[in-house]
Amino acid sequence: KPTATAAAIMASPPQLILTQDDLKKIAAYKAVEFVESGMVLGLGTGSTAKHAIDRIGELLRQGKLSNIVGIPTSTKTHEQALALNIPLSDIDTHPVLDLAIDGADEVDPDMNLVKGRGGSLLREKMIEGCCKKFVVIVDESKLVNYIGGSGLAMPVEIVPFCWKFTAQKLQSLFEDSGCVAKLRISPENGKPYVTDNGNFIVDLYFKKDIGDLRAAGDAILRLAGVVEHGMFIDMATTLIVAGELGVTVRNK
Ligand code: ABF
Repeated sequence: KPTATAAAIMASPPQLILTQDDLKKIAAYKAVEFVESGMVLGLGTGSTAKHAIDRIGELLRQGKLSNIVGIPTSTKTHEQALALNIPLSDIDTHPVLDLAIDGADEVDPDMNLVKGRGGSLLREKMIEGCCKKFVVIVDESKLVNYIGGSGLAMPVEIVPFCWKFTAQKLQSLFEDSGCVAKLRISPENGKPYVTDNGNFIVDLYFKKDIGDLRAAGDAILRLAGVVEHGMFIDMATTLIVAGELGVTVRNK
């Protein structure tokens, strides 16, 4: 398993084969270059964001950053940041954040995102919606031609009460796109996956492009029983993509 630092990976000869995790680390370290002392930071969730948080912790420890306040987007990130001694707060106390760094499951050509396959979409959307700058970090496998284009899930957080009813309503909403709605099951205990907020997740799989994302998002949110969906429309301000040929930074 490669253990190289992101700097070493970036300086390495092109014939070195990079793993997907190496690419995630490269994107994450690049994003941390935007972090300055004194910032209030949204701390993302997932295996890519984890590298960014580790790096922020390292820079704080080395005294290269100071006076940072982190706002974690999940209990898992909260635990990671606590272990790294990153000072933490919340959006009740800091309703405006300077910067957030987080991964994504899909990114379309307009920098719209699918998030939440890791399960933390609601807190991510609440926190990342408060940021002056939202930097999304991905390896190139996350780029899609349209939302849903990877054939993987678009997650929707719903209340547990009569979840089947809500799942069926969601599926019928996107009948024309060949939607299949599945309740997410936790691989750890075989029971419904429960979010940090005590809710369930229904994963929507589309066979075709769902078209107007805002209209789709609004229709989902109009269903009683839905808490939030995993489409982050027009929220990312900067996209960092790491691929075999290098890292690119794109601003909106
Ligand atoms: C989170 O991390 C999620 O919203 C998204 O599901 C995920 C991306 O995970 P990874 O970086 O592990 O691919 O922010």
